[in-house]
Amino acid sequence: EKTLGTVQDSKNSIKKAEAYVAPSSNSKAKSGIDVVLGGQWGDEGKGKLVDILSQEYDVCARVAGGSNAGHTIVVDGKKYKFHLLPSGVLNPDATCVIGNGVVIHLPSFLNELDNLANMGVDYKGRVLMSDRAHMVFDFHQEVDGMAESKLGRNKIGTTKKGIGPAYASKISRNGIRIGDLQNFEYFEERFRSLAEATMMAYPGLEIDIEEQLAFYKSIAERVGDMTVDTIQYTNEAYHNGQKILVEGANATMLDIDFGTYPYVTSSNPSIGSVLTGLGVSPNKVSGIYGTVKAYCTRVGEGPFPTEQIPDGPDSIGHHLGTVGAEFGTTTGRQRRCGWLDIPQMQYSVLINGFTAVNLTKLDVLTGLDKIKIGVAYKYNGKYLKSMPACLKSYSAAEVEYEIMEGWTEDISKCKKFEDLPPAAQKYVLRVQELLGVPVRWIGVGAGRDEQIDRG
Ligand code: 2SA
Ligand code: GDP
Ligand code: MG
Repeated sequence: EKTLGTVQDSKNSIKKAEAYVAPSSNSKAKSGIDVVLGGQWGDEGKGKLVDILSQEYDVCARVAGGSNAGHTIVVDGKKYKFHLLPSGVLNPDATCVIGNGVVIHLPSFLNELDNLANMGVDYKGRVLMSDRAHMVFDFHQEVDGMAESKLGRNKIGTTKKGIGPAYASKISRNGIRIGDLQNFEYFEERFRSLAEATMMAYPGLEIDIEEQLAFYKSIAERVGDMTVDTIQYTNEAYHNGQKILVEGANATMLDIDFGTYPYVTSSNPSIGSVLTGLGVSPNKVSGIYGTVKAYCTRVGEGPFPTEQIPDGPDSIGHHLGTVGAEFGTTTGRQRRCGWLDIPQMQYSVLINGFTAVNLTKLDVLTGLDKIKIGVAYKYNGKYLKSMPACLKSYSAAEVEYEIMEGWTEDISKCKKFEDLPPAAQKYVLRVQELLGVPVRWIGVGAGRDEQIDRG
Protein backbone atom coordinates (compact mmCIF):
# COMPACT_ATOMS: atom_id res chain seq x y z
CA GLU A 1 0.00 0.00 0.00
CA LYS A 2 1.98 2.96 -1.31
CA THR A 3 -0.03 5.73 0.23
CA LEU A 4 0.51 4.55 3.78
CA GLY A 5 3.55 5.70 5.72
CA THR A 6 4.82 3.92 8.82
CA VAL A 7 6.46 5.01 12.04
CA GLN A 8 8.66 2.97 14.34
CA ASP A 9 6.88 3.94 17.45
CA SER A 10 3.46 5.50 17.50
CA LYS A 11 4.46 7.61 20.47
CA ASN A 12 7.11 9.36 18.37
CA SER A 13 4.37 10.76 16.23
CA ILE A 14 2.55 12.16 19.21
CA LYS A 15 3.45 15.73 20.02
CA LYS A 16 4.22 16.41 23.64
CA ALA A 17 2.21 19.30 24.92
CA GLU A 18 3.45 21.50 27.69
CA ALA A 19 1.16 21.58 30.70
CA TYR A 20 -1.65 23.97 29.91
CA VAL A 21 -0.78 27.60 30.43
CA ALA A 22 -3.69 29.98 30.76
CA PRO A 23 -3.61 32.86 28.27
CA SER A 24 -2.23 36.04 29.79
CA SER A 25 -5.12 38.16 28.52
CA ASN A 26 -8.56 37.80 30.06
CA SER A 27 -10.89 35.18 28.65
CA LYS A 28 -13.29 37.66 27.03
CA ALA A 29 -13.42 37.47 23.25
CA LYS A 30 -11.44 40.15 21.45
CA SER A 31 -12.68 41.63 18.18
CA GLY A 32 -12.26 39.28 15.28
CA ILE A 33 -13.66 35.97 14.19
CA ASP A 34 -13.59 32.90 16.41
CA VAL A 35 -14.73 29.53 15.22
CA VAL A 36 -16.21 26.45 16.89
CA LEU A 37 -15.70 23.31 14.81
CA GLY A 38 -16.48 19.63 15.24
CA GLY A 39 -13.36 17.50 15.44
CA GLN A 40 -14.94 14.07 15.04
CA TRP A 41 -18.07 12.80 13.27
CA GLY A 42 -20.40 15.46 14.64
CA ASP A 43 -22.59 15.92 17.72
CA GLU A 44 -19.60 16.72 19.91
CA GLY A 45 -21.58 19.47 21.62
CA LYS A 46 -20.66 22.45 19.44
CA GLY A 47 -24.05 24.06 20.01
CA LYS A 48 -23.59 24.14 23.77
CA LEU A 49 -20.24 25.94 23.53
CA VAL A 50 -21.59 28.37 20.93
CA ASP A 51 -24.54 29.16 23.18
CA ILE A 52 -22.24 29.84 26.13
CA LEU A 53 -19.65 31.83 24.17
CA SER A 54 -22.21 33.78 22.17
CA GLN A 55 -23.04 35.83 25.27
CA GLU A 56 -19.80 37.71 24.49
CA TYR A 57 -20.24 38.02 20.72
CA ASP A 58 -22.15 40.45 18.50
CA VAL A 59 -22.59 38.18 15.50
CA CYS A 60 -23.05 34.43 15.35
CA ALA A 61 -22.79 32.74 11.95
CA ARG A 62 -23.34 29.45 10.17
CA VAL A 63 -21.17 28.81 7.12
CA ALA A 64 -21.86 25.30 5.76
CA GLY A 65 -24.35 22.45 5.74
CA GLY A 66 -28.08 22.84 6.19
CA SER A 67 -30.89 21.43 8.26
CA ASN A 68 -29.04 18.11 8.52
CA ALA A 69 -27.24 19.69 11.48
CA GLY A 70 -28.75 19.38 14.92
CA HIS A 71 -27.57 21.34 17.93
CA THR A 72 -29.23 20.81 21.32
CA ILE A 73 -28.94 23.47 23.99
CA VAL A 74 -30.20 23.04 27.53
CA VAL A 75 -30.88 26.22 29.49
CA ASP A 76 -32.44 25.90 32.96
CA GLY A 77 -33.71 22.45 32.02
CA LYS A 78 -35.39 23.80 28.85
CA LYS A 79 -34.27 22.12 25.60
CA TYR A 80 -33.77 24.06 22.38
CA LYS A 81 -32.97 22.27 19.12
CA PHE A 82 -31.45 24.17 16.23
CA HIS A 83 -30.90 22.97 12.68
CA LEU A 84 -30.28 25.98 10.49
CA LEU A 85 -30.20 28.73 13.05
CA PRO A 86 -26.91 29.37 14.83
CA SER A 87 -27.15 28.40 18.52
CA GLY A 88 -26.13 31.98 19.35
CA VAL A 89 -29.71 33.07 18.67
CA LEU A 90 -30.44 32.59 22.38
CA ASN A 91 -28.30 35.64 23.10
CA PRO A 92 -30.84 38.46 22.59
CA ASP A 93 -28.05 40.86 21.63
CA ALA A 94 -26.51 38.68 18.92
CA THR A 95 -27.29 38.96 15.23
CA CYS A 96 -27.40 35.60 13.47
CA VAL A 97 -25.99 35.25 10.00
CA ILE A 98 -26.62 32.31 7.70
CA GLY A 99 -23.70 32.55 5.31
CA ASN A 100 -23.50 31.93 1.58
CA GLY A 101 -22.05 28.44 2.10
CA VAL A 102 -25.20 27.14 3.80
CA VAL A 103 -28.03 25.40 1.92
CA ILE A 104 -31.44 26.50 3.15
CA HIS A 105 -34.74 24.61 3.07
CA LEU A 106 -36.98 27.62 3.56
CA PRO A 107 -40.10 25.74 4.79
CA SER A 108 -38.18 24.14 7.67
CA PHE A 109 -36.23 27.31 8.35
CA LEU A 110 -39.39 29.38 8.75
CA ASN A 111 -40.80 26.63 10.97
CA GLU A 112 -37.69 26.77 13.11
CA LEU A 113 -38.19 30.51 13.52
CA ASP A 114 -41.87 30.07 14.42
CA ASN A 115 -41.02 27.39 16.99
CA LEU A 116 -38.44 29.69 18.50
CA ALA A 117 -40.97 32.49 18.79
CA ASN A 118 -43.36 30.02 20.46
CA MET A 119 -40.65 29.26 23.01
CA GLY A 120 -40.50 32.94 23.85
CA VAL A 121 -37.36 33.91 21.93
CA ASP A 122 -37.63 37.16 20.01
CA TYR A 123 -35.55 36.78 16.87
CA LYS A 124 -37.12 39.59 14.81
CA GLY A 125 -34.59 41.77 13.04
CA ARG A 126 -31.59 39.72 14.08
CA VAL A 127 -31.65 36.76 11.71
CA LEU A 128 -30.03 37.43 8.35
CA MET A 129 -29.68 35.10 5.37
CA SER A 130 -27.14 35.42 2.62
CA ASP A 131 -28.59 36.32 -0.77
CA ARG A 132 -26.01 33.89 -2.18
CA ALA A 133 -26.99 30.87 -0.06
CA HIS A 134 -28.55 28.10 -2.13
CA MET A 135 -32.03 26.75 -1.61
CA VAL A 136 -32.96 23.21 -0.76
CA PHE A 137 -36.33 22.27 -2.24
CA ASP A 138 -38.71 19.51 -1.16
CA PHE A 139 -37.73 17.60 -4.26
CA HIS A 140 -34.07 17.67 -3.22
CA GLN A 141 -35.17 15.88 -0.05
CA GLU A 142 -37.17 13.34 -2.06
CA VAL A 143 -34.19 12.75 -4.34
CA ASP A 144 -32.00 12.26 -1.25
CA GLY A 145 -34.35 9.49 -0.09
CA MET A 146 -34.54 7.94 -3.57
CA ALA A 147 -30.75 7.90 -3.92
CA GLU A 148 -30.42 6.22 -0.52
CA SER A 149 -32.98 3.56 -1.42
CA LYS A 150 -31.17 2.91 -4.68
CA LEU A 151 -27.89 2.35 -2.81
CA GLY A 152 -29.57 -0.30 -0.67
CA ARG A 153 -27.12 -1.75 1.83
CA ASN A 154 -24.42 0.61 0.55
CA LYS A 155 -26.45 3.63 1.61
CA ILE A 156 -24.65 6.60 3.18
CA GLY A 157 -27.13 6.93 6.02
CA THR A 158 -27.95 10.55 5.20
CA THR A 159 -30.43 12.62 7.17
CA LYS A 160 -32.59 12.82 3.99
CA LYS A 161 -32.68 16.59 4.35
CA GLY A 162 -31.71 17.06 0.69
CA ILE A 163 -28.19 18.26 1.46
CA GLY A 164 -26.30 16.23 -1.18
CA PRO A 165 -28.78 16.93 -4.00
CA ALA A 166 -28.92 20.67 -3.16
CA TYR A 167 -25.12 21.01 -3.22
CA ALA A 168 -25.16 18.98 -6.46
CA SER A 169 -27.52 21.58 -7.98
CA LYS A 170 -25.18 24.34 -6.75
CA ILE A 171 -22.10 22.73 -8.26
CA SER A 172 -23.94 21.85 -11.48
CA ARG A 173 -24.81 25.55 -11.76
CA ASN A 174 -28.54 25.04 -11.95
CA GLY A 175 -29.15 25.82 -8.27
CA ILE A 176 -31.31 28.70 -7.07
CA ARG A 177 -30.20 31.21 -4.49
CA ILE A 178 -32.08 32.91 -1.67
CA GLY A 179 -31.68 36.33 -3.30
CA ASP A 180 -33.31 35.05 -6.52
CA LEU A 181 -36.64 34.96 -4.72
CA GLN A 182 -36.70 38.76 -4.74
CA ASN A 183 -36.97 38.72 -8.52
CA PHE A 184 -39.84 36.31 -8.80
CA GLU A 185 -39.88 36.15 -12.60
CA TYR A 186 -36.26 35.02 -12.59
CA PHE A 187 -36.91 32.62 -9.71
CA GLU A 188 -39.88 31.09 -11.56
CA GLU A 189 -37.89 30.58 -14.75
CA ARG A 190 -35.04 28.88 -12.91
CA PHE A 191 -37.36 26.83 -10.71
CA ARG A 192 -39.28 25.47 -13.69
CA SER A 193 -36.10 24.51 -15.44
CA LEU A 194 -34.54 22.88 -12.35
CA ALA A 195 -37.73 21.01 -11.45
CA GLU A 196 -38.19 19.70 -14.98
CA ALA A 197 -34.55 18.60 -15.24
CA THR A 198 -34.82 16.83 -11.88
CA MET A 199 -38.01 14.99 -12.87
CA MET A 200 -36.28 13.87 -16.08
CA ALA A 201 -33.32 12.58 -14.10
CA TYR A 202 -35.50 10.78 -11.52
CA PRO A 203 -38.35 8.92 -13.20
CA GLY A 204 -41.16 8.50 -10.70
CA LEU A 205 -40.45 11.85 -9.05
CA GLU A 206 -43.41 14.18 -9.30
CA ILE A 207 -43.09 17.86 -8.57
CA ASP A 208 -46.21 20.02 -8.41
CA ILE A 209 -44.51 23.05 -9.93
CA GLU A 210 -47.50 25.39 -9.66
CA GLU A 211 -48.09 24.53 -6.01
CA GLN A 212 -44.41 25.08 -5.20
CA LEU A 213 -44.32 28.41 -7.05
CA ALA A 214 -47.42 29.58 -5.18
CA PHE A 215 -45.78 28.64 -1.86
CA TYR A 216 -42.55 30.46 -2.67
CA LYS A 217 -44.49 33.52 -3.83
CA SER A 218 -46.34 33.52 -0.50
CA ILE A 219 -43.13 33.60 1.55
CA ALA A 220 -41.04 35.86 -0.70
CA GLU A 221 -41.69 39.00 1.33
CA ARG A 222 -40.95 37.38 4.70
CA VAL A 223 -37.73 35.91 3.28
CA GLY A 224 -36.84 39.23 1.66
CA ASP A 225 -36.92 40.95 5.05
CA MET A 226 -34.12 38.65 6.21
CA THR A 227 -32.09 38.53 2.99
CA VAL A 228 -28.94 40.63 2.87
CA ASP A 229 -25.46 40.66 1.39
CA THR A 230 -23.93 38.88 4.38
CA ILE A 231 -20.42 39.24 2.95
CA GLN A 232 -20.69 43.01 3.19
CA TYR A 233 -22.49 42.76 6.54
CA THR A 234 -19.95 40.47 8.18
CA ASN A 235 -16.90 42.34 6.94
CA GLU A 236 -18.37 45.65 8.03
CA ALA A 237 -19.18 44.19 11.44
CA TYR A 238 -15.56 43.06 11.70
CA HIS A 239 -14.21 46.47 10.73
CA ASN A 240 -16.54 48.13 13.24
CA GLY A 241 -14.83 46.10 15.97
CA GLN A 242 -17.66 43.61 16.47
CA LYS A 243 -16.94 40.09 17.67
CA ILE A 244 -18.01 37.29 15.37
CA LEU A 245 -18.48 33.66 16.33
CA VAL A 246 -18.82 30.94 13.70
CA GLU A 247 -20.73 27.81 14.62
CA GLY A 248 -19.49 24.82 12.66
CA ALA A 249 -22.08 22.24 11.66
CA ASN A 250 -21.32 18.55 11.14
CA ALA A 251 -17.60 17.86 11.54
CA THR A 252 -14.19 17.27 10.00
CA MET A 253 -14.57 13.52 9.53
CA LEU A 254 -17.77 14.20 7.58
CA ASP A 255 -15.98 16.72 5.32
CA ILE A 256 -16.42 16.00 1.61
CA ASP A 257 -12.64 16.38 1.12
CA PHE A 258 -11.14 15.22 4.40
CA GLY A 259 -13.71 12.82 5.79
CA THR A 260 -14.35 9.13 5.30
CA TYR A 261 -15.51 9.55 1.69
CA PRO A 262 -18.11 8.60 0.48
CA TYR A 263 -19.59 8.32 4.00
CA VAL A 264 -19.52 12.07 4.42
CA THR A 265 -21.78 15.06 4.01
CA SER A 266 -21.64 17.21 0.88
CA SER A 267 -19.96 20.30 2.32
CA ASN A 268 -16.67 21.26 3.99
CA PRO A 269 -17.46 21.38 7.72
CA SER A 270 -13.78 22.08 8.49
CA ILE A 271 -11.93 25.41 8.72
CA GLY A 272 -12.00 26.16 4.96
CA SER A 273 -15.72 26.77 4.89
CA VAL A 274 -15.36 29.63 7.36
CA LEU A 275 -13.72 31.56 4.54
CA THR A 276 -15.71 30.28 1.56
CA GLY A 277 -19.02 30.08 3.40
CA LEU A 278 -18.91 33.57 4.89
CA GLY A 279 -16.68 35.55 2.54
CA VAL A 280 -14.01 36.60 5.01
CA SER A 281 -10.25 36.54 4.81
CA PRO A 282 -8.17 34.07 6.86
CA ASN A 283 -6.31 36.92 8.54
CA LYS A 284 -9.51 37.86 10.38
CA VAL A 285 -9.78 34.48 12.09
CA SER A 286 -8.28 34.12 15.58
CA GLY A 287 -9.59 31.38 17.88
CA ILE A 288 -10.27 27.98 16.31
CA TYR A 289 -11.99 25.85 18.92
CA GLY A 290 -12.12 22.15 18.23
CA THR A 291 -15.00 20.41 19.93
CA VAL A 292 -14.24 16.82 20.85
CA LYS A 293 -16.35 14.36 22.77
CA ALA A 294 -14.46 12.55 25.55
CA TYR A 295 -15.36 9.42 23.56
CA CYS A 296 -16.53 9.20 19.98
CA THR A 297 -19.84 8.82 18.13
CA ARG A 298 -21.00 8.55 14.57
CA VAL A 299 -24.50 8.53 13.10
CA GLY A 300 -25.00 6.97 9.69
CA GLU A 301 -22.90 4.40 7.88
CA GLY A 302 -19.15 4.28 7.32
CA PRO A 303 -16.00 3.08 9.08
CA PHE A 304 -15.50 3.78 12.78
CA PRO A 305 -12.29 2.12 14.05
CA THR A 306 -12.88 2.54 17.79
CA GLU A 307 -16.57 1.58 17.68
CA GLN A 308 -17.93 -0.45 20.59
CA ILE A 309 -21.02 -2.34 19.49
CA PRO A 310 -23.61 -2.31 22.32
CA ASP A 311 -23.81 -6.07 22.75
CA GLY A 312 -25.42 -6.35 26.15
CA PRO A 313 -26.37 -4.13 29.08
CA ASP A 314 -22.85 -4.24 30.55
CA SER A 315 -21.10 -3.35 27.31
CA ILE A 316 -19.18 -0.12 26.78
CA GLY A 317 -21.27 0.71 23.72
CA HIS A 318 -24.43 0.41 25.79
CA HIS A 319 -23.02 2.59 28.60
CA LEU A 320 -21.91 5.37 26.23
CA GLY A 321 -25.14 5.31 24.22
CA THR A 322 -27.50 5.34 27.19
CA VAL A 323 -25.62 7.56 29.65
CA GLY A 324 -24.68 9.90 26.80
CA ALA A 325 -28.26 9.84 25.40
CA GLU A 326 -26.77 9.36 21.96
CA PHE A 327 -29.68 9.88 19.60
CA GLY A 328 -29.63 12.17 16.57
CA THR A 329 -30.91 15.70 17.19
CA THR A 330 -32.41 15.88 13.70
CA THR A 331 -33.52 12.32 12.89
CA GLY A 332 -33.63 10.64 16.31
CA ARG A 333 -31.38 7.87 14.98
CA GLN A 334 -29.30 5.94 17.49
CA ARG A 335 -25.69 7.11 17.30
CA ARG A 336 -22.90 4.54 17.17
CA CYS A 337 -20.45 4.92 20.07
CA GLY A 338 -16.81 4.10 20.71
CA TRP A 339 -13.59 5.17 22.44
CA LEU A 340 -11.79 8.42 21.76
CA ASP A 341 -9.74 8.08 18.59
CA ILE A 342 -6.49 10.05 18.82
CA PRO A 343 -5.12 9.42 15.26
CA GLN A 344 -8.42 10.69 13.89
CA MET A 345 -8.24 13.71 16.20
CA GLN A 346 -4.62 14.43 15.28
CA TYR A 347 -5.72 14.50 11.65
CA SER A 348 -8.45 16.92 12.60
CA VAL A 349 -5.97 19.12 14.50
CA LEU A 350 -3.69 19.09 11.44
CA ILE A 351 -6.43 20.26 9.09
CA ASN A 352 -8.11 22.83 11.31
CA GLY A 353 -5.23 24.15 13.41
CA PHE A 354 -7.25 24.16 16.61
CA THR A 355 -6.03 26.77 19.06
CA ALA A 356 -7.99 25.21 21.93
CA VAL A 357 -10.05 22.12 22.54
CA ASN A 358 -13.51 21.86 24.07
CA LEU A 359 -13.62 18.36 25.57
CA THR A 360 -17.29 17.53 26.08
CA LYS A 361 -19.33 14.87 27.89
CA LEU A 362 -16.58 13.85 30.27
CA ASP A 363 -19.39 13.04 32.74
CA VAL A 364 -20.54 10.21 30.46
CA LEU A 365 -17.34 8.29 31.25
CA THR A 366 -18.11 8.38 34.99
CA GLY A 367 -18.62 4.88 36.38
CA LEU A 368 -16.44 3.06 33.87
CA ASP A 369 -13.79 0.94 35.54
CA LYS A 370 -11.22 1.39 32.76
CA ILE A 371 -11.21 3.95 29.97
CA LYS A 372 -9.48 3.26 26.69
CA ILE A 373 -7.94 5.79 24.34
CA GLY A 374 -7.16 4.74 20.76
CA VAL A 375 -3.60 6.05 20.30
CA ALA A 376 -2.44 4.58 16.99
CA TYR A 377 -3.66 2.77 13.87
CA LYS A 378 -1.96 -0.30 12.47
CA TYR A 379 -2.45 -1.76 9.03
CA ASN A 380 -0.87 -5.08 8.04
CA GLY A 381 1.14 -4.99 11.27
CA LYS A 382 2.67 -1.55 10.59
CA TYR A 383 1.86 1.73 12.30
CA LEU A 384 0.10 4.23 10.06
CA LYS A 385 1.56 7.70 9.92
CA SER A 386 -1.31 9.29 8.06
CA MET A 387 -5.02 8.83 7.66
CA PRO A 388 -5.72 6.25 4.95
CA ALA A 389 -7.66 7.80 2.07
CA CYS A 390 -8.93 4.48 0.81
CA LEU A 391 -11.92 3.33 2.75
CA LYS A 392 -10.89 -0.30 2.47
CA SER A 393 -7.58 0.37 4.24
CA TYR A 394 -9.28 2.57 6.81
CA SER A 395 -11.89 -0.07 7.57
CA ALA A 396 -9.14 -2.66 8.02
CA ALA A 397 -7.03 -0.49 10.35
CA GLU A 398 -6.49 -1.93 13.82
CA VAL A 399 -6.43 0.37 16.80
CA GLU A 400 -3.78 0.34 19.50
CA TYR A 401 -5.20 1.41 22.86
CA GLU A 402 -3.87 2.94 26.01
CA ILE A 403 -5.83 2.03 29.15
CA MET A 404 -6.55 4.55 31.89
CA GLU A 405 -8.19 4.28 35.28
CA GLY A 406 -11.81 5.36 35.54
CA TRP A 407 -13.58 7.27 38.35
CA THR A 408 -16.93 6.89 40.08
CA GLU A 409 -17.52 10.34 41.59
CA ASP A 410 -20.31 12.51 40.11
CA ILE A 411 -18.48 15.31 38.27
CA SER A 412 -21.50 17.30 37.08
CA LYS A 413 -21.10 19.91 39.84
CA CYS A 414 -17.36 20.45 39.25
CA LYS A 415 -16.66 24.09 38.46
CA LYS A 416 -12.85 24.04 38.32
CA PHE A 417 -10.39 21.58 36.86
CA GLU A 418 -9.08 20.88 40.36
CA ASP A 419 -12.60 19.79 41.45
CA LEU A 420 -12.41 16.79 39.11
CA PRO A 421 -11.35 13.45 40.61
CA PRO A 422 -7.63 12.76 39.99
CA ALA A 423 -8.37 10.02 37.41
CA ALA A 424 -10.58 12.40 35.41
CA GLN A 425 -7.86 15.10 35.56
CA LYS A 426 -5.34 12.56 34.31
CA TYR A 427 -7.60 11.61 31.41
CA VAL A 428 -7.99 15.23 30.32
CA LEU A 429 -4.27 15.93 30.62
CA ARG A 430 -3.42 12.81 28.63
CA VAL A 431 -5.79 13.86 25.83
CA GLN A 432 -4.23 17.32 25.87
CA GLU A 433 -0.76 15.81 25.66
CA LEU A 434 -1.70 13.49 22.80
CA LEU A 435 -3.34 16.28 20.81
CA GLY A 436 -0.76 18.96 21.52
CA VAL A 437 -3.55 21.52 21.98
CA PRO A 438 -4.72 23.04 25.27
CA VAL A 439 -7.99 21.64 26.54
CA ARG A 440 -9.66 24.85 27.59
CA TRP A 441 -13.27 23.79 28.18
CA ILE A 442 -14.50 20.57 29.77
CA GLY A 443 -18.15 19.49 29.59
CA VAL A 444 -19.53 17.85 32.72
CA GLY A 445 -23.24 17.88 31.84
CA ALA A 446 -25.67 19.08 29.18
CA GLY A 447 -26.65 22.30 30.99
CA ARG A 448 -25.22 25.71 30.19
CA ASP A 449 -23.63 25.88 33.64
CA GLU A 450 -22.16 22.38 33.50
CA GLN A 451 -18.86 23.36 31.96
CA ILE A 452 -15.37 24.04 33.26
CA ASP A 453 -13.49 26.91 31.63
CA ARG A 454 -9.73 26.82 32.20
CA GLY A 455 -9.15 30.04 30.24
P1 2SA B 1 -26.28 14.29 4.94
O1 2SA B 1 -27.70 14.27 5.40
O2 2SA B 1 -26.15 14.16 3.45
O3 2SA B 1 -25.49 15.42 5.46
O4 2SA B 1 -25.63 12.93 5.55
C1 2SA B 1 -24.34 12.51 5.17
C2 2SA B 1 -23.57 11.96 6.35
O5 2SA B 1 -23.38 13.01 7.31
C3 2SA B 1 -23.89 12.61 8.57
N1 2SA B 1 -24.52 13.72 9.26
C4 2SA B 1 -24.48 13.88 10.58
N2 2SA B 1 -23.75 13.24 11.53
C5 2SA B 1 -23.95 13.64 12.80
N3 2SA B 1 -24.88 14.58 13.18
C6 2SA B 1 -25.61 15.22 12.24
N4 2SA B 1 -26.65 15.97 12.60
C7 2SA B 1 -27.78 15.34 13.35
C8 2SA B 1 -27.53 15.38 14.84
C9 2SA B 1 -27.96 13.91 12.81
C10 2SA B 1 -29.24 13.19 13.15
O6 2SA B 1 -27.13 16.45 15.32
O7 2SA B 1 -27.72 14.40 15.56
O8 2SA B 1 -30.13 13.67 13.81
O9 2SA B 1 -29.34 12.02 12.67
C11 2SA B 1 -25.38 14.91 10.88
N5 2SA B 1 -25.88 15.40 9.73
C12 2SA B 1 -25.33 14.66 8.74
C13 2SA B 1 -24.96 11.57 8.22
O10 2SA B 1 -25.28 10.75 9.33
C14 2SA B 1 -24.31 10.83 7.09
O11 2SA B 1 -23.37 9.93 7.61
P1 GDP C 1 -23.61 19.41 18.11
O1 GDP C 1 -24.22 18.94 16.83
O2 GDP C 1 -22.13 19.29 18.12
O3 GDP C 1 -24.07 20.77 18.52
O4 GDP C 1 -24.11 18.40 19.25
P2 GDP C 1 -25.60 17.86 19.49
O5 GDP C 1 -26.39 18.92 20.16
O6 GDP C 1 -26.15 17.24 18.25
O7 GDP C 1 -25.30 16.65 20.48
C1 GDP C 1 -24.64 16.82 21.69
C2 GDP C 1 -25.59 16.36 22.82
O8 GDP C 1 -24.86 16.26 24.01
C3 GDP C 1 -26.71 17.33 23.10
O9 GDP C 1 -27.84 16.59 23.49
C4 GDP C 1 -26.19 18.18 24.27
O10 GDP C 1 -27.22 18.67 25.10
C5 GDP C 1 -25.37 17.15 25.00
N1 GDP C 1 -24.18 17.68 25.69
C6 GDP C 1 -23.33 18.66 25.30
N2 GDP C 1 -22.29 18.77 26.16
C7 GDP C 1 -22.50 17.84 27.12
C8 GDP C 1 -21.77 17.44 28.28
O11 GDP C 1 -20.69 17.94 28.59
N3 GDP C 1 -22.30 16.41 29.02
C9 GDP C 1 -23.48 15.79 28.70
N4 GDP C 1 -23.91 14.80 29.45
N5 GDP C 1 -24.20 16.16 27.60
C10 GDP C 1 -23.70 17.16 26.84
MG1 MG D 1 -25.61 17.54 16.19
